[in-house]
Amino acid sequence: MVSPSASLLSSLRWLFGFLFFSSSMVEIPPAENFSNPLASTQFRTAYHFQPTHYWMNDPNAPMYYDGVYHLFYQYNPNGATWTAYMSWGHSVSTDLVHWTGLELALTPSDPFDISGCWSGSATILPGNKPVVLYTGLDTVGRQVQNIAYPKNLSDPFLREWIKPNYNPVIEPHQKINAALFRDPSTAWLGKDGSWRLTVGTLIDEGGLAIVYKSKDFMKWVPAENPLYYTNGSGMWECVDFFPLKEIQGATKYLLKVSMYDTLHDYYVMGTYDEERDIFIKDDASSDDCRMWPMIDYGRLYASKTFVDEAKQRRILWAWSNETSSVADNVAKGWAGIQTVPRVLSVDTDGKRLIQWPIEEIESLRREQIHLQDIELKTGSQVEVRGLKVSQADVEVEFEFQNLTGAEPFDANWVVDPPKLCREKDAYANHGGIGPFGLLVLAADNLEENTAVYFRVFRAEGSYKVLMCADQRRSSKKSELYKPASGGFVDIDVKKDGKISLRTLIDHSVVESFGGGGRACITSRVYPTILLNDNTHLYAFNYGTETVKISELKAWNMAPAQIS
Ligand code: DQQ
Repeated sequence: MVSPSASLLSSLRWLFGFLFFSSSMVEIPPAENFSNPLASTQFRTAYHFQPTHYWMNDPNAPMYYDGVYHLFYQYNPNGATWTAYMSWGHSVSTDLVHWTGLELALTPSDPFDISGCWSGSATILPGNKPVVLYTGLDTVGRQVQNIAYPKNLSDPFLREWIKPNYNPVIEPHQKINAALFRDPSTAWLGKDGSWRLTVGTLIDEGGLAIVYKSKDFMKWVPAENPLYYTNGSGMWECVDFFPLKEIQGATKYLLKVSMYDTLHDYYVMGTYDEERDIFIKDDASSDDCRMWPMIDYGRLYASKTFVDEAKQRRILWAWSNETSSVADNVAKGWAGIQTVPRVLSVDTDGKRLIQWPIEEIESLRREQIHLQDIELKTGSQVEVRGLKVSQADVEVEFEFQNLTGAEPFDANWVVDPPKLCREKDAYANHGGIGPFGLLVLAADNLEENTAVYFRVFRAEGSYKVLMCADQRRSSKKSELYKPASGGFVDIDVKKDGKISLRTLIDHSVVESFGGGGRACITSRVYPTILLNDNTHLYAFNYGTETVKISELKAWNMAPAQIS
């Protein structure tokens, strides 16, 4: 990363101070003002980004500009619930870990966004000029696409944004349902000199991404073909489309769609036909986007990526919604966090997406635990002691001697991994190889715990690795959404002889990366024991075959400074 200049850092420090004293800023109610101050603070994340109070959802227009990272986000400045009348919150950072909150960047103000400023993306135009495109809800509730520019490019924090009066720049045409037309992507420049972007919508129950083209970034016309379309999938939100890697002279692209019907983000890789402006998915992937792998099999939605020019990497931000009730959210005075920014890469064969927490997050690692060569015989449970386990980063590698004890795999199981997690859980249903993994945020008697675990099955000519995060016992409180989440980890377990798991625990979030980031599961949990800070972390193996922890490293995490 280009190291931020001293003047920039001192400006950020100044800004931290300013935030506490300025009366022109949004007032920050102290936690005691919320009707459940204990829940407000105990479940608050220490190093996952969240605003000081109230409701946040999608990440918007993340970008790196002149030494500063910007994160905008869907924000309700009036309460801890979602409203159509959204604004854009704005925070800046020089390291993606510590954040300073600024004034709202966009608020409903003009006929083209008077009913809400919804999600959008940033593009850096030639001459190093940032611009954002976002969805506005206009006077009659139509979803239209608008542009906004920074008022003053010499302000390192780009605090003020101007909405030109030629907005909206894209309006829904006749075939489009004006209530389902949103979330413009970052634009890309074609070889023909025209800009392109894509907007998600729904036609005849099928989700699609429509491409728009422009020579001047003001007048946009729809391309002849959609970038991609899937029958019967429901509305596509927050479509992201970008080149990921050069493989044997060809560019591998990734298409990501947030599916409104399931509230999960799905991706597929393939190539881009620039002449026809269409995406061609790789042959091996299903035609049906509901069968594509998920960015995360847990509580993650509306993800968005940006290119970090400082470190030449692509980073993904994503919203992790609460699983508590609206009443609980109102009582604790806030709702919604961002997952830790993840660096995206692709396996050497170009088939799997790999996600890994940004290395900067490791700067928060403090006291370390290091364990090696621990045999987990059947039914064993080993406590990892000496950590503050509600705010930790845990990396563990599980190794097996052989795979002969693996249970047979039924091919029908591929369609519903969460069901498999429920049926072959970490509690009553002990198998051959697995369940083994971690019990996090666990009470003394295990009455409360979140199980993050694997099971290995023997399939036709290969092995299938199931990864689950079971939240059904995460809290004794009943009025919570407590699913078992799961997906398959695409690794060659026979060749590797081991599986890795990294879990970021941060009060009410458990964010896990299986197989080096080939499958991810984020859970939102609210254990009642957390309120007494009496939590434990265990490694366990309830399979019949012995599993060895070849190495376990875990760190207490310092809190990030997020104002
Ligand atoms: N959230 C925004 C929309 C987007 C949805 C509104 C996805 O622009 O489609 O808050 O969570």
